[in-house]
Amino acid sequence: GGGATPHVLFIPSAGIGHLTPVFRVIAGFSSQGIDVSVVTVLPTVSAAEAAYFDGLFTDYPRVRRVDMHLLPLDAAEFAATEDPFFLRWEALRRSVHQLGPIVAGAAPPVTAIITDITLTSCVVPIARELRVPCHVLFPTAATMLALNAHYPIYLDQLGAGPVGDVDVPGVFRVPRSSLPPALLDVNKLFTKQFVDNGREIARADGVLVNTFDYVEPAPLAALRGGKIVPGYPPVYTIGPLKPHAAATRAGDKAGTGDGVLDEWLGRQPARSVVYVAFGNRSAARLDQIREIGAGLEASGYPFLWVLKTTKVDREDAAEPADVLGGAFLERVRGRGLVTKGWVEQEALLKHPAVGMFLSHGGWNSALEASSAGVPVLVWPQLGDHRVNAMAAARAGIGAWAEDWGWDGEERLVTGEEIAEKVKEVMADEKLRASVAVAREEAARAVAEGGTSYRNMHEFIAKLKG
Ligand code: BUP
Repeated sequence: GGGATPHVLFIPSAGIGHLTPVFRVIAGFSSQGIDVSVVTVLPTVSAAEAAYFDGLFTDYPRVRRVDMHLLPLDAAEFAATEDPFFLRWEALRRSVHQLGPIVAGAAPPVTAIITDITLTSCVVPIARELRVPCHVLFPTAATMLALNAHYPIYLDQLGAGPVGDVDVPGVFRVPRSSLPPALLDVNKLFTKQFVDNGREIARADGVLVNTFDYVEPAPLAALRGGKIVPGYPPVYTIGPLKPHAAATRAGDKAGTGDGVLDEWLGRQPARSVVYVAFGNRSAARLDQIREIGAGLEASGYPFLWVLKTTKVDREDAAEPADVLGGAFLERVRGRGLVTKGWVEQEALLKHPAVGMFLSHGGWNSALEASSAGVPVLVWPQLGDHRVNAMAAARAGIGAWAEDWGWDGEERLVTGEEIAEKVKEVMADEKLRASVAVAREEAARAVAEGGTSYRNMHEFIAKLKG
């Protein structure tokens, strides 16, 4: 305490959507001279995460890397869990007891811990034992945080019955069909983690959320007012978080940092391009991918499409020509750009040629679109995406394709349906206007005196004791 320089130990989890907000906070802290150490577990699940870690330590050389060894999981115990990210979270959860010696050996002494939500129930008790304040970084929407806070209570009240619609007090009813699918089964690994974390977060010293008050007033009021969990810790909304160095550099050049993309975007009329990307964890089936192609072609708009055929990017060897056919690529040549691998999305969304974003509904993506004033058509794929879609639609930053297929469903959305919906969103002036307002509000939130600005300052003041 006493105004000394804080030394913050970050414990990130796995998945680009989880690393993004954590790294952005780390970058911001390090730039302000706050001492930062990052618990790092290599190798990562995806190649994108590995590049992300490399970039962080290259761009912010003062950030300390603290390697942590991952304890292996018993394969038989987890045979029923297929998702490699859920498995990594569990392995991390079972490895974080090593924090004791890490914190004990740290110089200067660790003055605060910030953990990703997925590790909360394991990290908070350790931090308490070590007598180090512990905050949680929640990487998705406050609406989802509200569901996370309420879900353990919901299950306690439910007893042994089947999971139904979930009424989050003061927020809204989440229909059973919009819950993260794993939550329907209380025996699923994800559900156990979610419930344990949801309970333990109440004992953390605070929660940081990458959102801003304007887009999610109801869940924030409910959480802060103790309507969901009495005595819930302070919720610091600090978004939309600014991109860190690599993306900022690309942004300075008023482009994406990718010559081919920039050259192509530069040739497209203002607000004409449909940008299509489903994040780092979602991959459509091949028949669905071909319908997306047909839909984009039939929409008549130029499109920039980041193609992804496997959940884990390291395994994605498919070439656009193999997946979509040479004839398709020939027909859309010049009008459609199909790319693979990493794109600087935040910079790309800010390009004046981009007219809308067909997205999976990852919350980072939704917020980046709102900051850029680009309307989102949310096609939820898995996990929290439907809850995020509800939040985005409520906030007036996106439209939600509600009856389109998702995780585990067989439904094939046809090219005609996709073309229709894309045209509808491109022509939706009301949505464009409400997104423009959200963009102003996003800028206001992070500008001096804004809600997120003040929360960040209050939080840093707390770190400094
Ligand atoms: Br892929 C990719 N470029 O090529 P979400 C992602 N990103 O800048 P997630 C890129 O990563 P789930 C790429 O801008 C955003 O900040 C993107 O986070 C950036 O979803 C972040 O949108 C992705 O929250 O999937 O993690 O891909 O929500 O399913 O965990």
